[in-house]
Amino acid sequence: MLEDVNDEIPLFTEREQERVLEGEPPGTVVTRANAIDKDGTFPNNQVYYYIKEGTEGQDYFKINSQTGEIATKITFDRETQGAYALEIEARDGAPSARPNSGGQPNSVTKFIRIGIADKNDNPPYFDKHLYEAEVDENEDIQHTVLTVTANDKDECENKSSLLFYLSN
Ligand SMILES: [Ca+2]
Ligand SMILES: [Ca+2]
Ligand SMILES: [Ca+2]
Ligand SMILES: [Ca+2]
Repeated sequence: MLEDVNDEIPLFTEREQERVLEGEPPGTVVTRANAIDKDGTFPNNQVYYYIKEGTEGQDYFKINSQTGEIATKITFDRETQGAYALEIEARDGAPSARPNSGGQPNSVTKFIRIGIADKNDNPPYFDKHLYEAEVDENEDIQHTVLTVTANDKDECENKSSLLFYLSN
């Protein structure tokens, strides 16, 4: 029987696009990275997960090296930044048998884009601070005096359905 050597590199299997809701506490689970190593025996086929040192995502996400579970380190605000690039690495558990490996395990890296999903967390604001209009007292009661518009920073489905009230 041939003895297994560590010549297979782990391969990531998961999607490249993930999402997490804004406003959730640190520690919220985003997804679970998964990589498969086709070697026949432990530890040649054991996979460990890391976030690449010195990349943007390091400050915002953490990964469980055993399970690949990716969780948040901060509370996100979609209106500040809508997506983050996270570079993750899968490494196997023994020195590589491939040429020029320098005694390091086999490893592979991959970028995941993590989108921040919207919550309705912004109040509407008027487009102008002050609206003025003159109304003739004989004006027909249905006459349009003024059109006011308002907006908010959330995405379409979370924009408030705006109701206006007149105060005097
Ligand atoms: Ca092998
Ligand atoms: Ca391997
Ligand atoms: Ca927000
Ligand atoms: Ca929002």
